[in-house]
Amino acid sequence: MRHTFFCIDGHTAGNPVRLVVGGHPQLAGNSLSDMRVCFMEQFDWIRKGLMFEPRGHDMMSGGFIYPPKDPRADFGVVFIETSGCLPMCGHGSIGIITFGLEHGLIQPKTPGKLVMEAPAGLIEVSYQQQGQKVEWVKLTNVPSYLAAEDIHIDIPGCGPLTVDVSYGGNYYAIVEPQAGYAGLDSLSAADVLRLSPLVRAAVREQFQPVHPLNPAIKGVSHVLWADKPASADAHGRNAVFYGDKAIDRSPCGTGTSARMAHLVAKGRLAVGDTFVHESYIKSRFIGRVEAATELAGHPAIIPSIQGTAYTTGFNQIWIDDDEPFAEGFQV
Ligand code: PYC
Repeated sequence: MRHTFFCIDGHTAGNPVRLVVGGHPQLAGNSLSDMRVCFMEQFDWIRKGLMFEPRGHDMMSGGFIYPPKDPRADFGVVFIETSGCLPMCGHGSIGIITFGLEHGLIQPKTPGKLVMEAPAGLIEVSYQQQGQKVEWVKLTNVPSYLAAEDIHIDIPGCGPLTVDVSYGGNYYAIVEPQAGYAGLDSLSAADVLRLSPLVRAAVREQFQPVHPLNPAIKGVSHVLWADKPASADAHGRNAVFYGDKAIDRSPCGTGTSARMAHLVAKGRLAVGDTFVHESYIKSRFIGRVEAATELAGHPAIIPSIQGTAYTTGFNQIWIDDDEPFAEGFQV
């Protein structure tokens, strides 16, 4: 049997976004969080086929737009990428919203404003559109908080490191410059890919976070190597590692949210501050600490992230059941 998927391909700040606009599976559940779980249990072959080689690559990511379950939302999203189905993805959301608006798949009730139901929660969206082109999208993300501090690990090639874990829609192990990590200029992409799985595994041995309100969100999935900015008008730079082989080309929306929550908890950023975050390839998101809040007793912040996405083409992809790499492969 042949399964056909109609996709809009593009990128947000350099990181790929594949919005699947035809070929959606029907998902059971009363929330986008339940629908994410249903997708992972029953339709993971679609994710693998569309994300891994030969149809995708190590950094491929994307998602599906669904009618929302929460009456306050305008639309819902299930994210897919090589690492699985994330509860929330910032660069993915900016791409999906941009492509959805530019192609009439998302219809705002109030121009410039939307509410998205992500598996991680409701996301307020504002955007600016000139003609067809969406010039920027700003996401007011889920409550983000510092989950653990001062986890001591020992990594071959780095030595002892002290790492914190912060949540911004996914859980991030955050490594700041210290003895053993001299900053991003000291790490090649190959170093990030080699060291990050070791850091993640060592942190996971000591700390397994579970979201205080949604137990379907759990575990340290990403490693954020933090550094000073490369440009005078930015505030920080990162390399974010996820999956088995991916370095985010964008500054990572959930990573930027987690980093802002981390910096606020450390007293190095305050409510109202702007945080321009650069990626490994020096593309940018504008972050802002919108408000202080609390999440089931944890001091938390409401972060926002703003960025721009671009379409690169339409893509009609099929997966034949009897094709040898129907579910893709990784080398
Ligand atoms: O932008 O949140 C993000 C993200 C997660 C993984 C890759 N990008």
